[in-house]
Amino acid sequence: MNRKRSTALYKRAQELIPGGVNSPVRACRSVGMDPLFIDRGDGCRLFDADGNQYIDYIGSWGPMILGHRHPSVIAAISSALEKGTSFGAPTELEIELAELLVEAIPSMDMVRMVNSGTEATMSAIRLARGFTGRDKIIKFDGCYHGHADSLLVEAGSGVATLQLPGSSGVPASFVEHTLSLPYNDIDTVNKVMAEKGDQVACIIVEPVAGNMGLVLPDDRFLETLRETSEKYGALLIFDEVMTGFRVAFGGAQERYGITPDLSCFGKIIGGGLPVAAYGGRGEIMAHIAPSGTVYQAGTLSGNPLAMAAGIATLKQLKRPGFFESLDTQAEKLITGLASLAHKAHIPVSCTRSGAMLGLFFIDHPVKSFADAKKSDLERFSSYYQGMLENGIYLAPSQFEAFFLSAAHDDEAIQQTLSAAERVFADL
Ligand code: HOZ
Repeated sequence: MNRKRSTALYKRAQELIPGGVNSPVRACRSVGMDPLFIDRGDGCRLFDADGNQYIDYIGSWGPMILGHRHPSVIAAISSALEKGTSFGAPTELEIELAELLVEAIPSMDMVRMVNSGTEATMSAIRLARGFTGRDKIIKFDGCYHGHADSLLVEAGSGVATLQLPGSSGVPASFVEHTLSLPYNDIDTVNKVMAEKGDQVACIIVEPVAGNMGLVLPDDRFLETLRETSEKYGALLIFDEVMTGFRVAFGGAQERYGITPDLSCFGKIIGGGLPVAAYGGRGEIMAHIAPSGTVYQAGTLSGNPLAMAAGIATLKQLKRPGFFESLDTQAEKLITGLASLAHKAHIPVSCTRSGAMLGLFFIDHPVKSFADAKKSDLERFSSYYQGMLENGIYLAPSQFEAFFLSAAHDDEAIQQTLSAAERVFADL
């Protein structure tokens, strides 16, 4: 495949942008590749700067659940654009998106819009601390909640990909209140809560972990978090930046039937533009300024173009049968991949929650970050490179999930499985 133009652009970018990218995983270092520069997207396909075509399973890391350039999203953005790009003042569009969110997520009486998942989780934690008057927070190894200082402890996503325990530049005192526990380990959660529960402001969790590859919650895990947080007066925060409007319309809380106190959303709710949000029970949300004393603000929060894209996207997701047909396609893909790997005698562990998927090169189920780290990373790199060569664009790390959109039709799935068959044969 000719990648001359991508190579030249990468060279130019490296002179100006650290590592040549604006988010570390995109540099593709862990799979020994250089990044592709993307020119355009259409449906489930991406076209790079050299004109090569790929079936896209990153979907901008989750937001593009309708595929690229969905006509209703383009129309909504265009019509908002006619009126101006940003006012820094309230608009009716903000209310409309808030109504859609509150209607979809029963645990959420009120919601505040921000611009990124990092802002949403950071603000939700500040709110939990302000509401409870406590300092400690519990998170889980391999979960990634954005790059706020106190959350870069045993974090997944790019931190895991770069094999870093955390980030330099974070003073020890900033993380002294962060307790990171093994995902799915109910006994440890109960033990730590029994010892320190009265000092814990919140437990924050990815209800389906998507930043150490895709790791599903064990049957009792989320229930235990709900019970123990209630018992000790801590808040339970679901980071649904990835799972929200992805694993079900009402997110993981709908799919797994657990009601958190606060939830964070992002990605899909902006339809490909930068939007995130946090929300929850009214009595808690009332503590946010200007109603209350927990401060949080943003110049571009509630941006009209982003609101319009989010509204258009959520309206499409409400169409009858949307999630059922997405589920069917995702199941075809993951069972197909698992059976092809099996046929080629390659041990894999495949995971799926709705249209969010994972494939680990390992011979046993992955329940935690410690398990995920035992995957064969060299084999993943070869798989990644082979799939790319065959026109399949995957997340360039074993510690990321991959995503399906409504635009992934049977032809795209079949093309992907044929590519996988060829690649597995060579691994
Ligand atoms: N951290 C996100 C993936 N889990 C975003 C990565 C990116 O946009 O490069």
